[in-house]
Amino acid sequence: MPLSLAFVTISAFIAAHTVSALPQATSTSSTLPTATSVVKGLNYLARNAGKLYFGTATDNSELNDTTYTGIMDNYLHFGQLTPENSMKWDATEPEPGVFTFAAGDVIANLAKSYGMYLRGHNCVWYEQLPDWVTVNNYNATGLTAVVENHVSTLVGHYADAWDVINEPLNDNGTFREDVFYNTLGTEYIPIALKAARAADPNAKLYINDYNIEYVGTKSTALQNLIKELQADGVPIDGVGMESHFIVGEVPTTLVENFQAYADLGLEFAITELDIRMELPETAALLEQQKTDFYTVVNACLSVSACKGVTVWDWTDKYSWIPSTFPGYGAACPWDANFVRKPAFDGIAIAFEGGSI
Ligand code: 9MR
Repeated sequence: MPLSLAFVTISAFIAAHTVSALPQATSTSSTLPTATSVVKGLNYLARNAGKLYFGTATDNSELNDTTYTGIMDNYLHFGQLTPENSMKWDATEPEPGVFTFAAGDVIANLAKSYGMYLRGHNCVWYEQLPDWVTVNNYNATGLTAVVENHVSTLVGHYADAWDVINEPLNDNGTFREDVFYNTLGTEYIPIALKAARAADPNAKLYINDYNIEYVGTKSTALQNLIKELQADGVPIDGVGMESHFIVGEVPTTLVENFQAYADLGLEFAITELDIRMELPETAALLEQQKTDFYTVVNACLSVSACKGVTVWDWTDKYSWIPSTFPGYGAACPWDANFVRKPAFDGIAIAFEGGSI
């Protein structure tokens, strides 16, 4: 049965909890600028601005850090969680037909206990895929059954919204040649989406990808795929715009591109936002990052089909960036010491309808 996540209202939350202003940034040893805005929380602002949530990715290992959870376990601040790794295929079905929900359930239950929206991530992806899916050399019939069983078991267990298909396209707009495409062609996409809809008619079904946030070949290819799915009656509700950006290089066509998805009748969300910089951090880079976070959140606010904004972890302490992009980092709105950065202000000002 899907977890039924009662989505608490801000007023209900405030009525039930003692609310104090969020802790002010304590100064670090450096002279780098920090956030100055005093707000109840970013999710509070997002809800007031008409969005479903401001949320974050989180990972099970991070939940042992009580300073981290002390800030994150707060609906005023985070109204949505995405498991960064623990609902992926290798974590949930390590052997054929053997499902392990223990780690994913920790995050699902955390979300539930705070009334946070849960974005399931993800069902079908070429990465973090256990070897058996590939080495068993399934034929089309066999792999169809494998995909259907994986998707329906996951989506039937967890709820709210799902990245059913993750990163299906190459940057040139062609389909990524993974085991799914090579065995089933594009048919694996409707197979997965139909299985997801059958497992939970209420879950929002998404295709999630990167480099589709702006006008370009890849975004056009995704829109064409979606039009075909819609013409064929395949269930598809939304598009996840990952939004792993670089300071000073946020695309200028976000709103125009977002509107194109809205015009297809879809909802969408900013699903993995972070904005990395070349280290070391400087005051100028942090100020530019503030503007960049503002720009992205403002783009979501500009198009009503944008449901919410998720950062791909909220603190630099646990960001995936430094290990993947050597020399880059500081991509999150809180620094590694949990001090709020100017980027926090950029998000807050956008949600408050201000300008910078
Ligand atoms: O942040 C995730 C990191 O911990 C994993 O090692 C990595 C494995 O590929 O996946 C990262 O999350 C990715 C997400 O699932 C899909 N979009 C890109 C994200 C960053 O790589």
